[in-house]
Formats: sequence, structure tokens, C-alpha cells
Amino acid sequence: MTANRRAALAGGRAGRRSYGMALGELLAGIGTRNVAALARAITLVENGREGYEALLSAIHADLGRAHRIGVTGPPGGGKSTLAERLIQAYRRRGFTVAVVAVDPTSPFSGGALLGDRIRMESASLDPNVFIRSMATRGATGGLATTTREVCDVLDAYGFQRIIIETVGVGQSELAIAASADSAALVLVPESGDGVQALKAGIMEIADLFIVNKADRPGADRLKQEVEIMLGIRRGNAFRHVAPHHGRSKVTAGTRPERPTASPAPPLRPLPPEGEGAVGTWEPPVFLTVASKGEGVEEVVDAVERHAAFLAASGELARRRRVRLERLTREVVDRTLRQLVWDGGRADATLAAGLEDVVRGDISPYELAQEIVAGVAKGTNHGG
Ligand SMILES: Nc1nc2c(ncn2[C@@H]2O[C@H](COP(=O)(O)OP(=O)(O)OP(=O)(O)O)[C@@H](O)[C@H]2O)c(=O)[nH]1
Ligand SMILES: [Mg+2]
Repeated sequence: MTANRRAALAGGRAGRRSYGMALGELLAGIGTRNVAALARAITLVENGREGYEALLSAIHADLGRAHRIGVTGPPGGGKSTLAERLIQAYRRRGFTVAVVAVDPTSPFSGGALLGDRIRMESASLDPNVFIRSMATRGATGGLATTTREVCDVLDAYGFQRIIIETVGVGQSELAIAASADSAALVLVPESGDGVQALKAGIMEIADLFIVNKADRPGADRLKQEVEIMLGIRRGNAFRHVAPHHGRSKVTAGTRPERPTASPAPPLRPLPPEGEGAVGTWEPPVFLTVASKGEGVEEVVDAVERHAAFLAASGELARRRRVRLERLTREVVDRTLRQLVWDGGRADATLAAGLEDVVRGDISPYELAQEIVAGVAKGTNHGG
């Protein structure tokens, strides 16, 4: 960490002055929707360059207008294809849209995601659409935190809908999905063991389920499996498989595969039996053929219903509060890590004491204490 950035961190608002015009210009550019300023601001944040926390701090009051939609799922499921269709659908509805594509499994930027960019190019000439692949190598904090911060910049800029595409269903993808307002899990019939293969957490996090590639065999069965799983979670295995719209649990699996995208259950107050839990959200399950755009309007309808549900139920405020608390904690952790390891004596102390640890003269705990004590006494940096 540079001295300037440290000063800024320590000085808070006063520190902002040390970036002078540069930060002011970036902020002004974001305010006037200058796309070059947006791109620069994102790069600044993504790479944790000097001034990025001051920038994020300055835009904080402008956040919360965008609705963030996480699109998560196994590789090759059609997430990018779907994202492109979502862009088109939202543009038709008059919304501005940004897409952030993240691949936590790839240490490189651009590579695997470049194809996505090109594929999404049809939308990229539209000034109300912005597409960005995240460079994971630069991320200073956790990838989830950095992704969230990039989305904050897009939110402040005024994008009304932000789609966050993440490859995979592991821990880091979960964290990224959890930072969205609405999380969509994209599954495909050929992904093997169906829902059994899914980690528990991802089922809990998803607000809607999309069975894409519904033109392939097995989509209807997968949709049914997910619905049963969701029903079990609510203690009623057949709630979703009820024969509304002529679908019965006996025939559902054998009907011709078609993107029926059965009308999503609206936010109907759930429990018919007892307790009046007002406005419970039942995650709907959709069939889509993203490559043909089939079923996409229904997905957008559901996302918008979910957005309305979140706002009306107070859940949006609750989730954002939780996320702000988590972010603050993460920034504290990140700052402390930097305070210890960036440019101070900690590395030298470690190197000097390691031989003693190896010989068994002191323990790793004692050496760690020495390093921490240096930070606490203010002698880690100069002092
Ligand atoms: N048959 C069929 N193919 C599809 C459908 N949707 C997408 N595809 C194809 O599936 C392949 C993968 O699509 P992508 O959109 O790149 O999938 P992705 O999930 O973004 O892939 P990664 O980002 O690499 O994980 C492409 O060849 C798409 O054309 C669909 O509904 N049906
Ligand atoms: Mg993709």
C-alpha cells in the first residue's frame, strides 16, 4: 500500500483531497454518464489502484437504484447467451443494462470471457448497455467484494439493471451470487445427476431457477426435479407439481419438451395452512431456450416480480443492510491485511524469525505475535 493511500484511509474525507482533480474528474464523469470515465473508474476499482476506496466512498450515497441480477451455473449452461437475451428484453422495456462477467476459476482476464464479449457485441453499440469481464488477477480483496464494488460503480453511473454472470457453483460463486438482489441459477439437462449434484448452498440462495437448453431431452424432468426439491424444502413435495395449467405430476415428465415457462408462481402469500407469513417468495422454475430467446420474457417478468416483492416485503432493505455490514467487515479485514503486509517490516520480521521457528527455538505463534505487536506499536511502518 502506498503512503498516499494509507493517508487517505487514515484521513477519511480529508484524504480524498490528496487525489485532487483526478478523483473529482472521475466522479464528475460518472455523474454525466461519460463512458470513458466509467471504464476508468472500474479499472481503478478492479485493480485496487490509488484512490479506489475514496471513489467508492464518494459514490456510496448514490447507490441502491440498480437492481442486481446474479446469473450463476455450471460452465457452458448458456449463461452468456441468456444474459444477452436479458439485455435485449430489458432494452425493449426501456431499462439500461450492464453485465459483469466473472469467472472465478480463471486467473486470467479476458481469456474465456472474450468470446462472451464478442457474442454480446450486438448489444455493445448501444450506449445504454455496458458489458465488462472482470479481471480476477487484480482483485485486491476477495473476488466477491471486488465484483460488488464494480457493480457499485455501475449503479452510481445509473444502470438500472446489472446482470452478474458467474461461472460455477462453488464457494466463491456463491458469495458472488449472494451479493445480487435476485439470484438466478441456470441448469441444463445434460449436466448429469441433475439437482443431486448441486451443493446445498446454491439451492438456498437462488431466487429463481432456469432450466436452459430446454430443446434438449430431459429438461422437463430436470424442471420437475427442481420443483420437487423446492417443495421438499418447504415441507410440501407436491406444491409445485400441482396440476395447474393441466400439468399433473404423473404426466409432467413425459410431456413433449417445450419451453412452456409455466407462469411463475406470483408472490402469493404461501401458507394456506395456518400462519400468515405475508409475501413469501416461492422460487419459480423456468424452461428456456436461450439460443432462440424462448422463455426469456417470462424470466424477466419473474425478476421484476421478485424486485417488487423484495421492496414490498422489506427484504430488500434487510438484504442490503446485511451486505453493507459484511462489506464493512471485509474492508476492515482487507485494510488490516494491507497494513501488515504492504510495504512494512512484517515480511522482514517473518524472514528473520523463520529459521528460529524451523529450528524449534520459537513457535509460529510467537513470531506472529512479534509481527502483530509491531503493527500495534506502529513500528511496522517506519516508526
Ligand atoms: N441447444 C441449446 N444450446 C444453447 C442454448 N443456450 C445456449 N446454448 C449454447 O450453449 C453453448 C454455451 O453457451 P454460453 O452462453 O457460452 O454458456 P455459458 O454458461 O455462458 O458458458 P461459460 O461462461 O463458459 O460457463 C453455446 O454454444 C450456446 O450457443 C439453448 O437453449 N439450447
Ligand atoms: Mg459465459
